[in-house]
Parts: sequence; C-alpha cells; structure tokens
Amino acid sequence: MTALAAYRGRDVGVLGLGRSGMAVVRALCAAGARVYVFDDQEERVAAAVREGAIPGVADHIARLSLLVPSPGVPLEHRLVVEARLSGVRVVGDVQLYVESFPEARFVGVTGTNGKSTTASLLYHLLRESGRDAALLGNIGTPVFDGEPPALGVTVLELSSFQLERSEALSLELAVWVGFAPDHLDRHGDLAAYLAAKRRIFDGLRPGGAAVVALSDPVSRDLAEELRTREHIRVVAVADRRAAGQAVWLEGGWLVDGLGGDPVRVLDLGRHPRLLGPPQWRNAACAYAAARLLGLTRAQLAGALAGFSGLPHRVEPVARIGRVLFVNDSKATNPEAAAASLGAFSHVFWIAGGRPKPGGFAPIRPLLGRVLRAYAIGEAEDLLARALGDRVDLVRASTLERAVRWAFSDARAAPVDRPVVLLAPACASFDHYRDFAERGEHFRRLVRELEIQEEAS
Ligand code: UMA
Repeated sequence: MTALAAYRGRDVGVLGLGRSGMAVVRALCAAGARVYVFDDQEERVAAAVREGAIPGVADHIARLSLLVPSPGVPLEHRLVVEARLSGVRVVGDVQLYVESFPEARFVGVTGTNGKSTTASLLYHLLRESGRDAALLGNIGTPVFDGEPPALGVTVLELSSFQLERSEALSLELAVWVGFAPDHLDRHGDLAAYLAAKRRIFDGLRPGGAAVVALSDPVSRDLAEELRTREHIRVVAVADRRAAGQAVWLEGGWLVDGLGGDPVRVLDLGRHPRLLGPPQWRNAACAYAAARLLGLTRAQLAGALAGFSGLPHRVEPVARIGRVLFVNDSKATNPEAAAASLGAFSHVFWIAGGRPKPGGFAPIRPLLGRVLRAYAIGEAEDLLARALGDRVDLVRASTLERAVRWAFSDARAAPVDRPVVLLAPACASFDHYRDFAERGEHFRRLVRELEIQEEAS
C-alpha cells in the first residue's frame, strides 16, 4: 500500500493552497481521502473545492489523520500548532511523495545558494547521458505534479522550508552545496535554519552517499561529522586538491579524484555559462553526484560542456561594445552577491531591494572588484551606510536609473572587460513579485539600451 492509499476514507488536511498545496489536494483526493482545505485567502479554498476538497474550519483539525502545510506556511501557524497538540501527523509534500514511491530512486539537493543550478545541472547530466530523470521540488514544479521515472532518478531541489517539515526522506544521494545565513525571518536563528537543512541526511538509505561542498566552515564540519556515520559514503567537493573521496577545482579545472589517479575532466574556466568559482563548485557537486549514480567521466565531460545555465543566476544577458551585462537577480542574500562579485574583476554593481537581517559584511572583502556601486530600492540607505566608506556608491533609487548610469560609467572606464552586474544581495519584494520578475526587468532595460545603441 502506498503512503497515500493509507489515507483512503480518512480525514486529512492541506494548509496553504498555492502550487504545491493544490498538487497535494489532487493527489489525496485521487487516493480517496476526505481532504479538508485551509488557506488565508478564500479564493484559494474555492479553487481547491473545485478539485473535490472540503472547506476546512479550525474545529476539523483535531480529527485529521494528517495535515500537510505548504512550504510557505510557517510551522508556528496556529492550525499547525493545534494539529501537533492534537497528535495529528504534520508533514510536508516532499515527505509524503518520497513515501509514496518506495521503489523510486531519489536524489535531494540542498544548500543556501546554488541548489537550483546544481539540481538542474544534475538533471541535465543524467538526461544527456541517456538516463531517464525527473526534476521536482523547490525548483518550481511541485513534487505531486510529477512522476518519478520507473527506471531513472528523480532529482529533488529541497528548501529549508521543505526539509523542516520532512521526517526522514529515503534518499539514495544527498547533495549539500554550501551554507550561509538566510531565511532568518522564518527560522528565527541560524541554528534552526541549519537544523532544518541538515534533515536532508536523516533518511539517507543504507549504502547511500552524501556529496558535500566544503565551501564554508559549517559545511566542512558537517562533512567531518557525516564521515563518522556508518553506511554512508561521503564525497567532498573542494576548492583545492583534497584527500579521500573527492572532486575538486584546480584553477578552473574540474578534477576527479574518485578512484585511482586524479583526472582533469574539463576546464570550467572556459565554460560560457558557468561563470566563476561558485558556479564551478555547483558543477563539481552535480558531477560528483552523477558519478555516484554510475555515469562515466567521458559522458559527463561532454554533457557538462553543453549546459546552457539557468535564467537569473549569473546569467550573461548581453554585451554592448566592451560591456557585459550579467543578471544575477537570484543573488538575494549577501553571500550570493559576494560569490557573484568574485566571478568578475571590474564590476559596476547594482544592489538593493528589500534588505535581509544581518547586514552586508560578506561583501566587504569583494569591494576591490567594484568600480562603482548603484544602490536601489528599500536598502538604499542601508547599503550607503554599510559600504559607502569602502566603495564609490551612488544612490540610483530605481533599477532603470542604475542600469543607465552603470552602462555609461562602464563604457567610459579604461579597464579590461567591464561588467554591469545585477547582484542585489536583497530580496525583491519591495518592487517585484519575485526575483524572476526583477531579473526580467533588468533584461528588458538592457535590451532597450541595445536598441538605442543599434539606432545611434
Ligand atoms: N498561506 C497561508 N497562510 C500562510 C502562508 C501562506 O494560507 O501563513 C497560503 C497562501 O495564501 C497561498 C499558499 O499558502 O495560497 C502559498 O503556499 P506556498 O508559499 O508554499 O507557495 P507554493 O506556490 O506552494 O510554492 C512552494 C514554494 N514556496 C515557498 O517555499 C515559499 C516554492 O518555492 C516551490 O517552487 C513550490 O512550492 C513547488 O515545490 C519558491 C521559493 O520562494 C520558489 N522558495 C524559497 C527559495 O527558493 O528561496 C525557499
């Protein structure tokens, strides 16, 4: 009996009826459960009722066998608290999904920055090497909207929100792409955020493996600790030559040290779409995972070379004259922006939006690469106060102005390969629906400049 069939004829609840919640509603209704639905927006409840669900009220909670809160619903939500107090099982969609396919092969990918690139790249490597694969989860396709391939591998991009509401995910492989503070508004403190993320290792199948990028002290400690666990193979992804089971970077080269003499696989430094060490590290994580899944070096070198990247992640969008425009709208925290700055030498840097708690300290060591910064959005004053003493910073207020000013400065600068980089270090919600909308806006503004230049 699959996990869902166990709820046939029973009362279950789904809280939060966005993309993932609606997919859970459909799956539970199809499994024959009586599905009570809850959402702070009435119209979402109406949409779920059209799928066969029943509008829920607080009184229903205590009698449920299961409550599935969507990732966006904090676990402090009163209905979640009440469910737990009443002994109701509370789990997220990913837990339920993995349980529903006990025969399927799952790979989880988590970490603060780079998990989408790594998960997409792993998916790309599997497909290009002729394997059947699916890519689901935080990347944007709710798990219950996809089916694991019978003979292939399902790559799950997992956020801290999805992991904190998982019990123990039966994964064959867990990929950890690095750790930095983020989402503290939701998790409360760093320890809680880390505890949520670490859950990715809790249900690792015996004989399973962990790929861990040693990009920061927390991740290095984690790798050490995992090595003490029995029945788990740990493969490190390092920024320099490493002993033991490892894949590492040497200059821009990806080096495979997974057995026998180390082998140089591919010069990532020449890859058109993987720009700079953080993206090379993501590529190395995906490569290590693919090797553990049985793909060969030769298969992977070719497939890696053909990766065309993800939008809004260190994405080169245009070159006008000597000036390269790079869209890293997904750099929504200072660590990600610092990583992005580290990929270029002469940067005209556009930053700002809605600031996250914790300040901009991770960026300070990178400011030597910034020729001028353009502060926008709600974070304008904060950026000026935090970094204005160390870098030439102008208040541009809007993205429109920032792009125009940065271009005019960059084309006049007597430097090699100037880059106009959108790497905001802040959330987008002050002016945009999400980072993608902000990235699209940047792209449009650059396109307008291109048209003007062509016309002149
Ligand atoms: N809601 C409530 N009460 C609350 C909070 C939310 O009723 O207190 C309701 C809202 O009214 C809305 C629904 O919950 O109807 C929204 O649920 P949701 O925010 O979980 O959104 P989904 O559309 O289900 O998207 C979720 C993930 N969202 C979040 O983690 C916030 C998506 O990740 C994910 O792609 C999708 O499931 C499919 O798995 C997005 C994200 O921002 C991209 N992720 C974060 C990140 O990448 O940094 C973690």
